[in-house]
Amino acid sequence: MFTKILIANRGEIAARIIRTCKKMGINTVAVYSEADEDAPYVKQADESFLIGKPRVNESYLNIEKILDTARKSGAEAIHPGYGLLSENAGFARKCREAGLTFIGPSSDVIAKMGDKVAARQAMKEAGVPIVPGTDQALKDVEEAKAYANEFGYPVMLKAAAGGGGIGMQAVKNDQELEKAFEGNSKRAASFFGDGTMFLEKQILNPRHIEIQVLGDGFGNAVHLFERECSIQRRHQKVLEEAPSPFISQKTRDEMGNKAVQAVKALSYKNAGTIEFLVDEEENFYFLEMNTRLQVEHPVTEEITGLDLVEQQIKIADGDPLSFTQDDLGIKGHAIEVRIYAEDPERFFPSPGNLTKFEVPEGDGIRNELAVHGNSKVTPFYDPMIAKLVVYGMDRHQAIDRLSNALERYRAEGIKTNIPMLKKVVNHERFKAGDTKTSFVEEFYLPSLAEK
Ligand code: MV4
Repeated sequence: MFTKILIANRGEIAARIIRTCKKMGINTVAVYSEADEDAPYVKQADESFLIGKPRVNESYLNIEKILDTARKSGAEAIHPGYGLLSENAGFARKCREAGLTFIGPSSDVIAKMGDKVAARQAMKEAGVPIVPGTDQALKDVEEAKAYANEFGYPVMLKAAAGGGGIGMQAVKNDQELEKAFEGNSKRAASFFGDGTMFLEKQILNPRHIEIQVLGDGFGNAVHLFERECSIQRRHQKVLEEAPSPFISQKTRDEMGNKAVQAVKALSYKNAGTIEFLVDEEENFYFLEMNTRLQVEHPVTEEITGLDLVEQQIKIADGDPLSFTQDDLGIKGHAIEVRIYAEDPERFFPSPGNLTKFEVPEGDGIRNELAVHGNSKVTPFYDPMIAKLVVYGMDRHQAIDRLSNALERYRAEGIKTNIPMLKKVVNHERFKAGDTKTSFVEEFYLPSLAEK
């Protein structure tokens, strides 16, 4: 087993990874920017190195600096967390070329899943259902129109290098498609350096349900059931839960089996997530694969009893999975909410000084923290300052505990989304399991006008 791991990340996920390393007896190396000198994770690590200025290009995305720090500290492996360099195929390759273990899949798999057209092709070959759409990059708007008429409007125009909604647009007819094509292609080109576009038939009123998977590179693969992540705002997840309150056991089994098929076809070696869109009839379609640990991984840990970071480290060290699908089951219900330093009405980041920060403790409550009582929330990074995860015997108990924990949450000096989270969690439609992707627009935003 590794004796020392460098964590190429910051915030709550760096703290989360350090915790598992401590449990496993592995020493940890943190890297931090000038803006994070005071962050809790910097003190929690056994060693910490300042790697540059606040802006990510001068710190957390500086590959050479991070590799140098790994060499200097004697780390044998790098855990990339999520975001930042976690799905950067070049970084994974450079780690390996430098003789370091990248705790993640091969750079080839990262690159393939990063290209949404190639990912669709790979899933199709693996027998995983994909949304009807184009198998190739679109040459021009004329070709796009021809395909749209073949599949039938409405269609989604998407960027091959995309994800997260950038360069994506729903269009209802030829005219809208003509207007949308150039602009989205240009946006994708400037944002991702690649303006390649493709088309999918639009799935109406979809839910976003994803399957957590593990593959060990020896042909063993399991799924750890689903997470329901439908409650989002502008492609930013707000609340995630497991299991989904929507799908039947039959759909759960089918989705899990298809996800395992994908992992085996890719010879995938790491924890990963297969995202699906699920329509109102429970038809499901592959959307994207994430080749990293996800923000919302704790809800899966809570219902399965597994430590996903530990599994990632063991797999990266060359261990085969120590259990099979039959050993796994769902126990209870877990919900995570993301605490953002942002205006709850306008969804703008709200940096500043946290003057008071007190989190609830108790049965079934788990806090993942990026900040402490006296933290300065800077404008340089994602405004997520913490995650609140609750567990209950069933969904009803989990919601009760979450509602109660949110009442006891204290974050002062900056604006947070806690008022919004309270409204969502206490809403009758949420309690009834009505977790469509339109939830925030349909139920939360109108409630602001009632005040
Ligand atoms: C879709 C879709 C409907 N049909 N694709 C949003 C983020 C990006 N990763 C994919 N997204 C969508 N793709 C087809 N063919 C609807 C969305 C979508 C969405 C998906 C999941 C959760 C929230 C969403 C909000 C708006 C649009």
